[in-house]
This record gives sequence, structure tokens and C-alpha cells, in this order.
Amino acid sequence: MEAQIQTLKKQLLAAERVAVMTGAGISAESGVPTFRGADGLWKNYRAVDLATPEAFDRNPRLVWEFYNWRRALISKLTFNAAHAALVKLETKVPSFTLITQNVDGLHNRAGSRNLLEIHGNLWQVRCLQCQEIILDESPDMGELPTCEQCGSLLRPNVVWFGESLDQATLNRAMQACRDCEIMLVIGTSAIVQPAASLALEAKQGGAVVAEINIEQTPHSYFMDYTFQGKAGEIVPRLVEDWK
Ligand code: BV8
Ligand code: ZN
Repeated sequence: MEAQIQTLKKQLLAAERVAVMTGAGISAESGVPTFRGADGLWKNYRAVDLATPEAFDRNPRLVWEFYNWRRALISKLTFNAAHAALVKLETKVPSFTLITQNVDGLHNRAGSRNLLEIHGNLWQVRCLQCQEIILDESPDMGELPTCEQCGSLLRPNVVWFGESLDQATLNRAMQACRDCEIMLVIGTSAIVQPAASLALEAKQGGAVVAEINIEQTPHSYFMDYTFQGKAGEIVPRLVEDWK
């Protein structure tokens, strides 16, 4: 692995255009539960069953309880060495795009700038009626928060299963993956679409693609590099002793 890290590090140093895709695994060492890992449960519910418009229509109180639980938990956590290493990488690469499936806001807090949050952001809420989007970082939004403008129910401004992603954001992510010379894919199980198709876009665009994950994924077979280990240990080594 060490030789591979040194080789990839040299390639990153020489690259003009780099794209990075992160999933829940990059925040695991910060203490944020992943979706599909052993910690992916909440009160015996699976996150994927609560992160849907149907669940919200059926029981908005339960879904808000789930999101308030995540807000309260994540508000006590902070970014880790992997998030910080990507901020350093961004300062060194002429054209750098960070694409994240995560809604925890830890990349923003670490200082990433060119960031595409393709599944939205837990710290934003949206009014069901007037569509007003508000940044609200309070750990607990209350049982059924309502819009100050029109009094309607608010929802987390995240993309739920069955909902389409913001097309402009997705197009920018697609373009960055098609154009890049190197793509790092960090801490994602490569199951959720269309996010998982972005690594294929990079590969088909001729990029060198590297996966960093504690386990193999359905995409490992087409990776140029597969680093089996923790993001918090491997990502900083890719940018260490860079001047
Ligand atoms: C859409 C926001 C349609 C909410 C999220 C059947 C087949 C194929 C697709 C589908 C299907 N049925 C339905 C679909 C589509 C569906 C989908 O992909 N479902 C999956 C479950 C099969 N997709 C959608 O619904 C998307 N929309 O398709 O729209 C459409 C089209 C046109 C018009 C109208 C509609 C919307 C998907 C977005 C859902 N929202 N999040 C919230 O967070 O509350 S997705 C959610 O899962 C999170 O964003 C999360 O990031 C994402 C993906 O999971 P991962 O990030 O990969 O996390 P996971 O836990 O799975 O894995 C963690 C990984 O990290 C593991 O590999 C682990 O080994 C690794 N790891 C752990 N620790 C570490 C580590 N790695 C390194 N270091 C460590 N320390
Ligand atoms: Zn409103």
C-alpha cells in the first residue's frame, strides 16, 4: 500500500483537475453513523425507510424526530483528518471539485470551498409551501417546525429516496467527473444512484480512479487503486509533507 500511496501522491501533485466523491464513511471517524453500517439504525428504524417523502407525509413527527436526533448528535461532532486533508488538497490543485453525498455539513466546517452537496444539507430547512430555504443550525428544530413567512410545515432540505437531485448541481458534478484526471472515491458503498454513477463517468472519461474504503465495494473492480483502510488514516497520507 505504501508504494501505491507514493505513486498516487505524485500523480495528485502533477494533476490540474481532480474530483473527489465522499460518502458517509468519511464522517464515520467523526462519530456520524453511516447509513448501511451496523450503526445505521435509529430506534430500530433503517435510515433509508425514514429518508423518504412517503415517511414524511405519513408521520412528519417521527421523521422530524429522526432528523432532530441527527442534528443534535452531529452538532456535537467535528470534522476529522480526512476532511481537513481534502481542504489542503483543494489549495494545491488548480481545478478541484468536491462532491459529497453527505448532508452533515462537515466539509463546509472543515473549510472546503468548491463543494457540491448533491443530497442537500441537514442544516438547511425548506418550507413545503413557499419553498423558502433557511439555514438553521439549531440542534433541535422542535416537533413540527413551521415557516415564519407562511406558517406551513418545514422539511429538511435534503434529497430523500425517490426524489430527484437538483439537476444543475448534478450536471456540475457529472462535468467535473468527466473532465478530471484523477478522482478519489472515499467512504461510499457505491449503492445509491445517481451518485454512484459518477465514478464510472470519471473512469470512462479516462481518469485515474482511486477508492478509499474499509471494505471492497461493487466498484472496486474498475478502480486503478483500492486502499483498504480508514479515510482518516489514508487521505492525510496522500497530501502529507506537501509544501
Ligand atoms: C432518484 C439524504 C429518482 C437524506 C440520501 C433500485 C435500484 C437502483 C436504484 C434505486 C432502486 N430503487 C430506488 C432507487 C433509486 C434510489 C437508490 O439509489 N436507492 C438505493 C438504496 C438502491 N435513489 C434515489 O432515490 C435518488 N433519487 O433516484 O430519483 C427520480 C428520477 C427522476 C425523477 C424523480 C425521481 C435519491 C438518492 C438520495 C437519497 N438521500 N441522503 C439523508 O441523509 O437524510 S442518500 C444516503 O445514502 C446518504 O446521502 C448517504 O451518503 C448515501 C449513500 O450512502 P453512503 O454514503 O455510501 O453510506 P453507506 O452507509 O451506504 O456506506 C458507507 C461506506 O463507508 C461503506 O462502504 C463503508 O465500508 C465505508 N466506511 C465506513 N467507515 C469508513 C468507511 N470508509 C473509510 N473510512 C471509514 N472510517
Ligand atoms: Zn413558507
